[in-house]
Amino acid sequence: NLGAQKIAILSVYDKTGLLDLAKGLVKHNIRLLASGGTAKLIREGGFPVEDVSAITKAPEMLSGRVKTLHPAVHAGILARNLESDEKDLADQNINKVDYVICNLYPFKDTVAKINVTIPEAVEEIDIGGVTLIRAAAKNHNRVTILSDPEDYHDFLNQLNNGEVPEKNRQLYALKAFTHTADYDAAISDFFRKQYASGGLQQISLRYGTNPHQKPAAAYTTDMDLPFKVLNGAPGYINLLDALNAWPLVKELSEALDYPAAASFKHVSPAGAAIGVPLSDVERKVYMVDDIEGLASSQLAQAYARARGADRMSSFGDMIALSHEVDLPTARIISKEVSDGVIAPSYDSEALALLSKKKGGKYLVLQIDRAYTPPAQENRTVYGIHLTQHRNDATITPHNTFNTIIVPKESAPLPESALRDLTVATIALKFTQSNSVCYALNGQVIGLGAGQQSRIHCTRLAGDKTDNWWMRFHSRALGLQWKKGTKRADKSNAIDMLCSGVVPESGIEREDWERNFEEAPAVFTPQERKEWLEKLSEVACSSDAFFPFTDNVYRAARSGVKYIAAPTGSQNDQPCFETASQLGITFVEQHVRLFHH
Ligand code: 93A
Repeated sequence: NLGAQKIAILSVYDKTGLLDLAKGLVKHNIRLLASGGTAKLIREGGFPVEDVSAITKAPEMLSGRVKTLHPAVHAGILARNLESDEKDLADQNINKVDYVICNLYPFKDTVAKINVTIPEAVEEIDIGGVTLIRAAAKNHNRVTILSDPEDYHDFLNQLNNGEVPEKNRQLYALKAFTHTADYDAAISDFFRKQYASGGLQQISLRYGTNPHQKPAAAYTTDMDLPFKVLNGAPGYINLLDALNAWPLVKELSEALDYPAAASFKHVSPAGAAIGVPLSDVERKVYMVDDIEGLASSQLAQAYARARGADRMSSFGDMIALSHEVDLPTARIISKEVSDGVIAPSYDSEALALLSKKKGGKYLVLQIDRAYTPPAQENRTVYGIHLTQHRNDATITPHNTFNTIIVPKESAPLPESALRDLTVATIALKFTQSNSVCYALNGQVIGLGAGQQSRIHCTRLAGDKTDNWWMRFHSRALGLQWKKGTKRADKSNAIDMLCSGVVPESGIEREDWERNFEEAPAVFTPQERKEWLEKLSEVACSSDAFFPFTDNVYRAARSGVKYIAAPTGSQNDQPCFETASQLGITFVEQHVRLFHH
C-alpha cells in the first residue's frame, strides 16, 4: 500500500508517554487503531483513534481475554511485500500494519505480591499482546515494534527524518523478543514454584551462601532435576559441593574402574580416592580399624581414604560416592561429623543408618547416574550472564599422561603412577583454582586450592602431604588418648603434633596435652627430616603450568617422583631441567584445568 495511509496498532498496559506518541503519529498522518483502554485514553487526549474492532469487525470478548487476536490484525502485521501476500490481503480486504506499539500486562508485579492466588496470576498472562509483539518483531523487515515507552521519543525523531531506519527496526525487534522471553520466563518461574516445587524441577534451599541470602532455590527449566532429596534439606553450599563432587567421583571411577569417593568443603575436595585396599596402618591412621565389613567394601575404603587424607579439612564435609552406598560405608560416615552425601543409590540398611544421623537431618541426595549436563553452561555474576562450554575434557590414565618430557629416554610410567596422576588431575578439575595436588596409593594426600599464587598452592599441598605422612610415624600411631576423647579432638591434636605447631608451653600446650593419658614428645626437626625423607613415589599434578622452578623444588621435598602439568611457561625449560636433576619424571598434561 505504497502511498496509502500508514497504520499503527496501539495496545499498551503501561500508558506512559502514550499521548505524546499519539500526537506524533497523527502529525505524520498515521491511522491509529487501539484496544479498549488505550483507545479511550487517546480519544480523551483529543486525538483521532479507532477501536481495533473497526478492522476486526468483532467486539472485545471474554472480559478482554480476546481483544486483538484476529486475522485482520495479524495478517496485517505479518504480511510481507510479496505478490502472494498482497493478494491474500486484498482477497480478505485487510490493510498492512506498519507500526505496533505494545507492552504487556504486569505479570511480574502481580506475582511479586504476597498471597497472590493462581487465578489472579493467570489473568495477568498476556496472550494478545505477546502475539502482537512477536508478530511485529518477526516481520521487522517491514514493521516497527515499540515495546518500551523509553523508545517513543527517538522513534518520533526518526519519523520526522523520514522513515525508521532498518538498523533501528532490528534493535526494536531484538528488544521485543527479549521482552517476551523475559515475560515467559517469569510465567514459567511462577508455575514451576506452584506446580513443580518440592522435587521435580525446583527445590527450595534453606538459604543462599549466607543465612541472610533468602530466598534461595535450585531449579531446572527444560527437564526434571537429576537428583532427589532422600533425607534432610539441602543448603546452597551443600549443592555447590555435591554438584562438583559427584562429577569428580563419576569421572574418577570410570577412568580407573574402581569405586571412588570425594570429601568436599567449600567447593573444593579435601580428599578424593579410589577404593584401593587399605593396609593395617592406613586403617589406623584413617580411624577406620573398627569398621565392620570394611575389607569387603571397596567403596568404604575409597571413602576412608578420601576422608583420611586431610581429616581437619573434611570436618563437616559433603561426600560424593560413585557406587551404591553399602552399610560399611554408611558406618564410617555415621561416625564422622559430616553434612551430607550424594550417590547414585543406597542399600536400605545404609539409607536407614544415614537418615538417623544429625538427629535425622543428615542430607542424603540421590543422583541419576545417567544424567549428562548440557554442553553450554550459564551463570550470572553481579547481574551479568556468563556462558561457556562446560569443561568436558576427560582425563584418563592411558591418554592423558603419554607425553613424557624428562627423562629423555623414559620407559612408560608404571601403572601406579598413572593411577595417582589420574587421581590428582581429576581432583584438580573440580578444585577452585589455582590448585596443585599430590597423590599416592590411589588417593589425594595433599591439595592446595584457591591460592592466587601457584607456589603457594604447591607449598600448601606439600605441607599437607608432609602432615599426612607424619601421621604414619610410629609416635603418631601410638598416641595414648584419654578416655572419651572425641574423634574431632583427636584429629585436631594429631594435626598439631604432625604439622609441628604445638607451643613449647602455656595454656594452649596444656590444652593439647589434656587429650592424652601421657602427652607425646613433639617431633624434633631432625626426626621430622628423617621421617619425611622416607616418603617417595608421590605423584603431583598442577591445574596450569609452573611459572618458576621453585614449584619443582618444593614438590621434590615431599617425595614427588612424577609431575604432570600443562606447559607454556617461559620457564618450561628450567622447570624440566630441575625435575630431571631431582630424578622427577615430568609429563606434559595438555589441558589447562582452571575451575571457578
Ligand atoms: O487478554 S489479552 O491477552 N487478549 C488480547 O487479545 C490482547 N490484546 C492486547 N490481552 C491483550 N492485549 C493487552 O492488553 C496488551 O498487551 C496490553 O498490555 C493491554 C492493553 O489493553 P487496553 O488497551 O484495554 O488498556
